[in-house]
Amino acid sequence: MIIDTIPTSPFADQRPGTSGLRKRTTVFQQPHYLENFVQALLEEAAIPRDGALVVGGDGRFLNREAIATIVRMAAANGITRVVVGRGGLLSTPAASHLIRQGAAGGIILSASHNPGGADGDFGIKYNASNGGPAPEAFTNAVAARAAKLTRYHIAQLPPLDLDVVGTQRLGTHAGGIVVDVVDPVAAYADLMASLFDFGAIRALFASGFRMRFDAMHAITGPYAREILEQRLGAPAGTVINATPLPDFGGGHPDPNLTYAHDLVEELFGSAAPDFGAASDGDGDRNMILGRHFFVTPSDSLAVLAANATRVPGYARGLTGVARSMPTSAAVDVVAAALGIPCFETPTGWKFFGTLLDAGRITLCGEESFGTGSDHVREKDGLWAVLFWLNVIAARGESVEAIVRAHWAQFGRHYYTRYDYEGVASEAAQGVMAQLRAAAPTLAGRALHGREVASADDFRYVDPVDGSVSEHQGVRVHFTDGARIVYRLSGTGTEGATIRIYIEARETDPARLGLDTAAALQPLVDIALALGEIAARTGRDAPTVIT
Ligand code: VG1
Ligand code: CO
Repeated sequence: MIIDTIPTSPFADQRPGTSGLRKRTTVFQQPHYLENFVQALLEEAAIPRDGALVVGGDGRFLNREAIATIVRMAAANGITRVVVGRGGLLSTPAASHLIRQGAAGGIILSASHNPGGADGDFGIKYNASNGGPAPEAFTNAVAARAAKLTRYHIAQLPPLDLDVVGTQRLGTHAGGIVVDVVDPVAAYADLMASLFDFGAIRALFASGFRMRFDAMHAITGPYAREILEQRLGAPAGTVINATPLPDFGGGHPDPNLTYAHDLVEELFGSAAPDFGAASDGDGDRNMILGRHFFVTPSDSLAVLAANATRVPGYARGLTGVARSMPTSAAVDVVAAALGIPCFETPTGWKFFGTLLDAGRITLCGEESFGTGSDHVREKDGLWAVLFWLNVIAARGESVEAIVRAHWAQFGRHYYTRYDYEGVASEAAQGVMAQLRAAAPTLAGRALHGREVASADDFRYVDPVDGSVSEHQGVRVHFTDGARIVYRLSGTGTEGATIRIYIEARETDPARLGLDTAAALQPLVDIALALGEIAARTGRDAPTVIT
């Protein structure tokens, strides 16, 4: 095997954000850009010679080319075995599962919910042997290496056939690399069958229950077809937009009320099915809809926690739960009722890893349409959909009835998120700096008649390994249980995105059925005024409301 050592000039901008390194596709197409990052990553990961590396992506533009490069670089850096999904495809949760089946780590190619294509975004992320996103200490070290690197190693190998399942040996036996091209769906589908009552869900579909799943032209199409239509007997056509396309059909593969509008229209229309769901670019997000009913992701986590023992994989109960800081406290109320611990972590799935590994939590989730459990170390879109189907089958009730009963029992957390995308970086930094400075002065003050109980810039100390993460968002708690949170996105590629998260708790039975926007308007007014949003950004409305 011939290994070329290529000189590279270091890149100072290869610092991963909330979930991996995400840049415009054109940035990744610069000469040596991808290679520079991969070299830094492989050096930092230090995969042992007998350890396998899992590689796969969500199928977006550049996926195949990047995989070919990564395999050649893996070989040059002493890795002897790579496991790749057929066609270069692996959803993020399926990649996590494959890694956990015995690999040393994995590289996932995705910019998740960001649009793809030549004018879209591309991304790359490393997951460790536990199957979870590498922690901040690792990604910081990779960024530091990438900023100093002067050369990378790449092997000359015969071409890899990504479309045939089986084992290929590339290069001479002694110095070459073994590539296992695997069915991207099978092991994942088996894992789902081991957790959920497929018999009960099959009976539900057989009874005429109607569902629509929108794969948004992204990675979950093949998974949803196999699991919902093949294994569970849902009628053909239940899954729509099921073929992963390099540009996601020109869409924005983010399952929310704005970007999954076709599905939303169908579920709120006159011939609406019983259940609707969607997932994102890389398959780790989920949106849950009932007939004429939207389930907030924060409520979804709470409902799943409250109903977990109805599902075979969780029948023994939960050891604990966790939510990201901006996620509503709906799950906290359930945890208190169950007598189990509830942890509050910074935004991003990597912060759940230590708690899951230590067995201190079973379920966790984020307000950003992410829900998951200890079955893998990523959030998992289809898993959440199957969990809901299992709960619906077990309870014999509609989505709306289940959620309304939940509110009646635990109270309701009205919740909304305002996103201001593409704001000038200095303006966004200014918003946060002003809030950070104001936070220590807010406790005890009345804002529009609501009293502030406490305000701070969230600092997280990991309860398992003691690592500290500062500046994770400004939170303002009110004495009536309401809360406003401000933070900047760490996944965007153009300018800055300000996110404002707003929630209010309601336990009065007469006030559980209000319109969310109306219920939260007074808090929205406080949030915009306190953040000086209009004055500092020039925006009179957010770009996305969820
Ligand atoms: C967003 C979400 C966060 C999520 C992250 C990755 O991050 O808010 O909850 O973990 O995306 O999701 P940010 O920094 O933009 O707020 V995914 O599906 O894009 O991997
Ligand atoms: Co995603």
